[in-house]
Amino acid sequence: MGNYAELWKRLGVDLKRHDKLCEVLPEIYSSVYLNQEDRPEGMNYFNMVISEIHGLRIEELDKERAKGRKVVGTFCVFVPDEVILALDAISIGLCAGSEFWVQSGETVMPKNMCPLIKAFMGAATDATCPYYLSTDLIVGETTCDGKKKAWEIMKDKKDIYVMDLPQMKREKDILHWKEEILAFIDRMEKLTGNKLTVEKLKAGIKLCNEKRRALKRLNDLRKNKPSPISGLDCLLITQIAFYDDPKRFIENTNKLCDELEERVKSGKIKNNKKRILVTGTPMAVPNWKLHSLIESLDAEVVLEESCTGSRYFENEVSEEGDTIEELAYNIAKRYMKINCACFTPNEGRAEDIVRYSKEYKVDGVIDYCLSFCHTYAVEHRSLKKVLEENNIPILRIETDYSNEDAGQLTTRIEAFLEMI
Ligand code: BJ8
Repeated sequence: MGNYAELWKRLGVDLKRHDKLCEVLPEIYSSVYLNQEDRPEGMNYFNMVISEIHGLRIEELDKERAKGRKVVGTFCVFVPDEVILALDAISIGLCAGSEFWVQSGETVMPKNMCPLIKAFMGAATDATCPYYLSTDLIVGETTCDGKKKAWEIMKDKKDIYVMDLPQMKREKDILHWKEEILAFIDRMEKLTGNKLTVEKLKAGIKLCNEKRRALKRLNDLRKNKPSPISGLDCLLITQIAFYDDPKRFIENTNKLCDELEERVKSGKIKNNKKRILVTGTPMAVPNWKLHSLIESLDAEVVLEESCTGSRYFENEVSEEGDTIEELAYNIAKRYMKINCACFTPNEGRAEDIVRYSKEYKVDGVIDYCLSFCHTYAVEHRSLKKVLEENNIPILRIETDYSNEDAGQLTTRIEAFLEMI
């Protein structure tokens, strides 16, 4: 990574502490990623993005902000990127996947709370995340209780706007979400000083759909047996999708897909690995823990049914409509198909997993739950019942970001792989 100390200093980064953070990442990345055998050439782009995670992209954001563009930070796939892009702002999904931030997070949040929330509150508290410090607005949402209450604390540090997500999926809830999207448009117009038009919103929808299509294309390739790409690499690409420049990301993902199609045609990849679908809570960068444990054994992850997976790229927003109101309804309809455990009931998630298990020729499902995430923990029971009815083996794993339980988890995953 180049020398960005001046830029970080200007953003208010605590340089000493930031150095410590930067020491950890390359080591983890090289042991988890660069040690994989026979990686596609196209992964070089994504290696570069990660190696420059606090460099080039931060510099890009800085240059765009100097021109007057605004940067919006988000923590949930319900925040509609279409609106942010349509108003010529930049959307950044803020990372919350590092153990490094958990301790600082615990100074403002209770200890017995999901590590994802503690990590983003830690990043907000200790001035080591240049992305967080580059944002002009943070958009929160009323999903789980922990996040909902975290915004109340974060608002002392940052300009924050909270979208009120309904907890059910009736037509009146979809209409409520449409109203929330319209209110968000209003807030974004004030932030950017730009006025939204039908054409601009359609362009935002189109770009987001293109990104979804590229990710869907990539994930469809994993249906091949064996998959032409590791689960670790696919997870990384999805994580990068949240903060990279969308056009450049689409181009590089499609380029990689061209290469993977050739790989499949050549028939060169041969293995008999067990095929695992991972479902559950999202894995924010740099949380690669579960995938690296699974893929260190004789198994490959062939899909993530999560917000850092299928929930992010499935279903497009209809581009049909002549008014902002109609397009906002289309956006609301698409987003309300996301099967987050914060909804009640949330039967669509189990239905999706059963369907995916067939499509991706899955041998077993691992239900991944971050510690203290109550909604996903409770939902395991009904999910297990549906999967058992469909003869799909399932293993539940609850863990945090630390490596203390790695040995124990490996043993459990190994036993599961032997059993399926
Ligand atoms: S749409 S999954 S991104 S809320 S893991 S913080 S739920 S206690 S992240 Fe999520 Fe949006 Fe839903 Fe997806 Fe709370 Fe659970 Fe932690 Fe979670």
